[in-house]
Amino acid sequence: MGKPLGKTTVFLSGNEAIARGAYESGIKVAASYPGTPASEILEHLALFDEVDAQWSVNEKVAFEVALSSSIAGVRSIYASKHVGVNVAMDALMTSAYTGVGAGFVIVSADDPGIHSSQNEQDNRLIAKVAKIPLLEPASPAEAKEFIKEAFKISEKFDTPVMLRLTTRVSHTKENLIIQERKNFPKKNFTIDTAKYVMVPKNAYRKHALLEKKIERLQKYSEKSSLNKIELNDRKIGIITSGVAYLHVKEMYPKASFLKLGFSFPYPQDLIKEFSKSVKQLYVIEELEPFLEDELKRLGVSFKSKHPSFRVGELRPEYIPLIIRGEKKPRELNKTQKPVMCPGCSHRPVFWVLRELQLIVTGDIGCYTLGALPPLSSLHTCLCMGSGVTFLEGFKRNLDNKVVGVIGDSTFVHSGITGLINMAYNKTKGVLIILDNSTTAMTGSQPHPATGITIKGGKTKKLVLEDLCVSCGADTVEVVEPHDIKKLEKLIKKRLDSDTLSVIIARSPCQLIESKKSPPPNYSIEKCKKCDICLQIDCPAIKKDVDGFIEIDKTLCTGCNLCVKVCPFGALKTGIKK
Ligand SMILES: Cc1ncc(C[n+]2csc(CCOP(=O)(O)OP(=O)(O)O)c2C)c(N)n1
Repeated sequence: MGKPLGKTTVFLSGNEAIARGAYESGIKVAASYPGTPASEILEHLALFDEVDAQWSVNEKVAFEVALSSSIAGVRSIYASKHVGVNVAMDALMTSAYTGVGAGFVIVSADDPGIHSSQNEQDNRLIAKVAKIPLLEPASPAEAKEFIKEAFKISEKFDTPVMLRLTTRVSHTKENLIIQERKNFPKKNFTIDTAKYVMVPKNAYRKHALLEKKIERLQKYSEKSSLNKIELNDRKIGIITSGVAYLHVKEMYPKASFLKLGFSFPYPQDLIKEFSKSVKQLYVIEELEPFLEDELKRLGVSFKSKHPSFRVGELRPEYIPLIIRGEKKPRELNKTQKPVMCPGCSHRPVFWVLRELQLIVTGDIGCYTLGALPPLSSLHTCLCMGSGVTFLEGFKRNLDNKVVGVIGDSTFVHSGITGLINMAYNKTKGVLIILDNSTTAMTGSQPHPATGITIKGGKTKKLVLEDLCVSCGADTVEVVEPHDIKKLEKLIKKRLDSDTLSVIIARSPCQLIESKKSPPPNYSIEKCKKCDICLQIDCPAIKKDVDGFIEIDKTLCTGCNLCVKVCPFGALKTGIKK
């Protein structure tokens, strides 16, 4: 470890701690695609001059850039949210066979409780399927130290290592001591086709070697200092990992613990040893029965949690229920309805789609909120890119009028191939790219079509119009979405034509380019209380006790969508004073 910076203590989140720990570990390359709860890892790594950090086009690209950098001889890191790892999975599975060069760490930030994701998968299972070691820090301080250990394991065993965080670890803050960066000489890349060319003959051999490697890693995990037995009251013994440890410790401070920090390959002997030293054994883990299944395989008897606890975030107050073998209580629904910002450029598009009563295949981004009432105009959302591919499936099999929508960042991430597929397979249809010139949902990160890099520098700008033409679109038109009449006319025209059409609805996100105009003027005399202005779902418009409306002037951006939809002229464009 480096020389302490005079015991400098800083207050860091888990994600910042990961960035700091990776920096101190001497990494040279970091690649990612944004996604909650992981985004801040790269944003903080990009602040270090010594780190070549990049937002990649998608997670598969990020993974391969980081892995190949490690093979080229420098320590590197890949970070993403849990579902991002799915996109990188093709590369990940085989990277366990090839191994690495210099240390290579995969950070997977999982989202138990689905605060901001499309599913709740537990990526500990992915480490097991891929046969790579898994480390699970419980706190930011551990995250910073574990990542150093992850690089050591990666180099010692020639393997990618997964460091798995969860939202609570990523976003909790803690005081930490930071240290100097330790630089490592670049490793030499030597041509080694048996290691890096995964044709069947080499891969077959590598698979056998991987099985041996996992056995050696298993022995290593038995001795790892990241796994700790804390013997207190022997009546209750708890095996746990990650943030669950902190929750159980809070509720049962006197119990005995086996806290697993190096949780795969499982330290089987340690588990057996601990089980023998306590009277009643429990496993407390969030989401999947990842540790439980191993205990069952080992024939260790313990009390398992009710299956209802496989769903959702583990809360401290649930732990006594788990110990008593009870079911999870019904959770309160998320009470606050998320809503598009005032002035959001997606709102007019969904207003028009609602007016046209179309079936809309959707995708992931701020615009997914178009699914919620009263707009209710987005009807599918599976994963990134599916707004385009579902358009194709629906167009080929439904008689209804269908359009697809996808955000600009999502289109670049995984929509392009779907559009090429439509052109190639002669599928006609209308795709609307909701281009707000940023990745708004995850914190306004730049992407190739913005022409800006993660470090804020200018770069080659991807021109979506040219790209769509090259993908095979018959027509590509750019429209300002706030001009709802023009947008409606264009969508209708393209729906009636037998072509593959792309409409780029382009207007910058209010969060990156706030355009404030005066709020509209409202006439009570002209208002018929028809509530149509409320149907655009703008947070700046509320109904008062008498059924008239009120405009919150602090929220209103003066986008005038409400003026355009009011059929009685009760709302008029505000005049600049
Ligand atoms: C595989 C995967 N990677 C990342 C994410 C996180 N994420 C969801 S949508 C999105 C992009 C949003 O940007 P854009 O498509 O431009 O829409 P906007 O939010 O700006 O409206 C990201 C990064 C995810 N859900 N799945």
